[in-house]
Amino acid sequence: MTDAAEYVPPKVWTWNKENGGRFANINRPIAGPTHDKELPVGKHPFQLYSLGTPNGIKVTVMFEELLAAGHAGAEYDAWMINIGQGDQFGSGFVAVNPNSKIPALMDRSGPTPIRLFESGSMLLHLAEKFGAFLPTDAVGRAECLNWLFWQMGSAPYLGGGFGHFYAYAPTKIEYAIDRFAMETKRQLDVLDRRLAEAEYLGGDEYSIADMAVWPWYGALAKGMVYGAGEFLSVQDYKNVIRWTDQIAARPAVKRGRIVNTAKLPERHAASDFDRAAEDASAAAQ
Ligand SMILES: N[C@@H](CCC(=O)N[C@@H](CS)C(=O)NCC(=O)O)C(=O)O
Repeated sequence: MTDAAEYVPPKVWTWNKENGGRFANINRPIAGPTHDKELPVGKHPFQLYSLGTPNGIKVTVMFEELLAAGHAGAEYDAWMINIGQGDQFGSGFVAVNPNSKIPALMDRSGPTPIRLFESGSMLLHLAEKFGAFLPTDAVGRAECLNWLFWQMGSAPYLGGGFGHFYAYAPTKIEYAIDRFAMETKRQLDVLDRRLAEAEYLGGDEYSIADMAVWPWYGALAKGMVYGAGEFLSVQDYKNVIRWTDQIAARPAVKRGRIVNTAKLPERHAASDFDRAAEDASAAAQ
């Protein structure tokens, strides 16, 4: 590979499949399916095709919260999409999400199936459908949506920017790490100041804004992503840590965060969590 300092961009960019980056095998400059593959469909009204990454967890936490709040119509089947093996480029998946990224969701509860892509779109769809986790007064609703969309715009700087250059890029580029570490710390400070004045991001109530932000910035504040806790001095963001711990203690969050992970690759019924817990205790003995 050319030294970053010596790199002179050619007149026309061409696709170098061997760029050495961690995700070189799945990154492509073109959209659309690479192979034919139908998606499985289970018995529940919602069919989720996802993986237990921060973006996936947002939606499984929402489903578990809805079910815990008594919305029986929120029953869902969660199928695992292995993005490392290119499942997101199968024809069935691309038909649900033309952007080929998890999570992807089908709402089959009505006469016409509705496809949903982008986790923020799913959270809003579910919140409106069930009348839950989205304040109904104009001020509260606006503040909740402010933070929901803040996450959608901000997290790519954390994941695609900081995380990529700090943890995954084949060479450590000081300029890139500096730029994105600065932005990531600024974002943590934005959250810290908000959480100094309010219990939750939207205000007094736990909402879809917290569900969207927590899997990324909560994990970051606990030093659980990119091994970057010490580098970013995350212990300084005391209000983010208070909020992170508060949300992590919610039973629905504990369930939602293990869906589509090695602990529970697929979820089709509430009893699946008992089985996952039994498996974990058997493995520990
Ligand atoms: N803005 C999207 C981001 C989704 C996303 O980046 N998903 C990643 C996993 S966390 C993915 O599927 N990557 C596979 C790929 O890029 O090919 C959302 O919130 O739904």
